[in-house]
Amino acid sequence: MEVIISRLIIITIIMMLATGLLANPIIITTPVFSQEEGSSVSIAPGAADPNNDLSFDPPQINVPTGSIVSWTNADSIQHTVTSDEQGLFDAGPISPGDTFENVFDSAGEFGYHCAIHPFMTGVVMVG
Ligand SMILES: [Cu+2]
Repeated sequence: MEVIISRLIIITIIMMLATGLLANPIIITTPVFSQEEGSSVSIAPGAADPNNDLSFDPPQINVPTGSIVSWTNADSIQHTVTSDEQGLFDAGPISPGDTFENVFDSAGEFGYHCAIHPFMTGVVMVG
């Protein structure tokens, strides 16, 4: 009988530890998701259509200084993310499904476009 009771105590302790380990990641992930919210832009399907107002969706993004902004090409052809001010950033051709990231270390207004389809424009507001 004593053996069974001591085994039950050990099992209970193990289960309490396991529950604690499983619960922790759930608590940690919540702030990470809210931090990254609003820092990604989609290159929309049909982005090469000059009448598409949402080629870069959203066309304007506002982020705090030091943010990483990512562009994911959800279209079926290549596009670039190229700064209007020459040399600031340039993804080169982004293939369908690929992502480009850029860190914005200083405050300001950073316009960009697609070098292949110059009518595709967007802006990153930093600060
Ligand atoms: Cu393009």
